[in-house]
Amino acid sequence: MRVWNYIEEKLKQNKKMHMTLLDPDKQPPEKAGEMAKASAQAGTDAIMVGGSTGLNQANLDSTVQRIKSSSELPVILFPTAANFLCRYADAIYFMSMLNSRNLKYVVGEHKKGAPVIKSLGLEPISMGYIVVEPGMKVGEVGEADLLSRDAFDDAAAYALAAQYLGMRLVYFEAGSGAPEPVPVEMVKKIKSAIDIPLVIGGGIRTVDDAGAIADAGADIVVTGTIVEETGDIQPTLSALITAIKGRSENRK
Ligand code: 1GP
Repeated sequence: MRVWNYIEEKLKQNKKMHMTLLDPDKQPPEKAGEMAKASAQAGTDAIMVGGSTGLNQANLDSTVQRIKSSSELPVILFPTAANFLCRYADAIYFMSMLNSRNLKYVVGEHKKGAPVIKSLGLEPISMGYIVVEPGMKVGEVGEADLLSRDAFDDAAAYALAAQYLGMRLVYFEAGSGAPEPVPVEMVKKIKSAIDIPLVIGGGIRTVDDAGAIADAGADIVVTGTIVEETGDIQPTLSALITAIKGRSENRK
């Protein structure tokens, strides 16, 4: 449980975390390595590798290898299905999309992937995953029964269900590239209902949004698009991460 211990230790120290999502489909492996390096310099805590479309195993393998050789950070797979596996990663979010209409995204792909994960020696980190409106590509591909942006009680109930199912983390996702992140009021409501760490991602691009989401109770904030879009990763991401982690400094 190396990666889980790393996450747990950081959170135990009353720190918030930031994770950077890289999609292997969006750039060549060399570029992904450079992006990971700049993200590490900006203070991100882990690199997540995932995407909602297409899988090219050779490209996934090279991307993860490049990221591993460019930084010391843990690499965690953020899979769409059982075939999104890579022996070079450190861990995998073993995630169930709790609000999918299709059972395969709740548990079916998991049954397919579990023995392979074991044989590859990947560290599984169980996670409940809930897609909030607008959901973007992942909501579509995952056949999500999207959570309304004002359904705060349902959000809290999903999170508590994830905790009671024994999941280590719960992740609320507005979708990569969403015009707006998960509402701050929803984050507050979820946080007050659970004891497991809360992960929030999708549509977080500004320092203000990142800070507000962290302030509202997210323990781990995930961003992806901002690293793809900015011309200068290090300063852009650094400002965002300072806003997230500054919140934990203030809480001490
Ligand atoms: C997607 O939440 C992540 O799973 C990242 O979203 O690309 O919008 O930052 P963005």
